[in-house]
Amino acid sequence: MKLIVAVIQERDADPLVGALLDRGFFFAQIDSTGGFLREANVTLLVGVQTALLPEVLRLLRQHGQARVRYVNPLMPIVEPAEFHVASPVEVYVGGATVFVLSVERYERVA
Ligand code: 2BA
Repeated sequence: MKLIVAVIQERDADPLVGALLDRGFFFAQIDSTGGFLREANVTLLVGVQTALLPEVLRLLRQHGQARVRYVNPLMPIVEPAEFHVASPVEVYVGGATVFVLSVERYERVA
């Protein structure tokens, strides 16, 4: 069994979650925030039998869209005589950041 930890952009979450539910996957959805951009994203924890791992990865690829974001770098401290306009920096945000962990034990305790 595997545990897939997938960080996706918030706007991709609904279609992906719908597709996972349609196919009967069990998962937990956690609202999270990207450490770099400080934007809302979503972290999914999906526990699956190893044989079904490729199907989940396929859904992540299908619904996780890569996008370019522009970020304003922090303005340096400027002397009064200087004038400095910082240009936005292009940041490429991938469709999904995926970690696959081997699960030692899985139980649903009733
Ligand atoms: P953020 O941390 O907000 O990062 C958004 C995008 O900014 C990243 O896209 C990457 O292109 C860029 N970025 C991140 N850290 C950077 C840095 N130190 N210097 C320059 N550019 C940087 P992705 O790589 O597609 O990551 C999307 C989101 O996935 C991340 O949002 C973060 O929440 C999560 N993530 C990415 N790598 C991770 C890792 N190794 N561990 C845990 N979470 C990760």
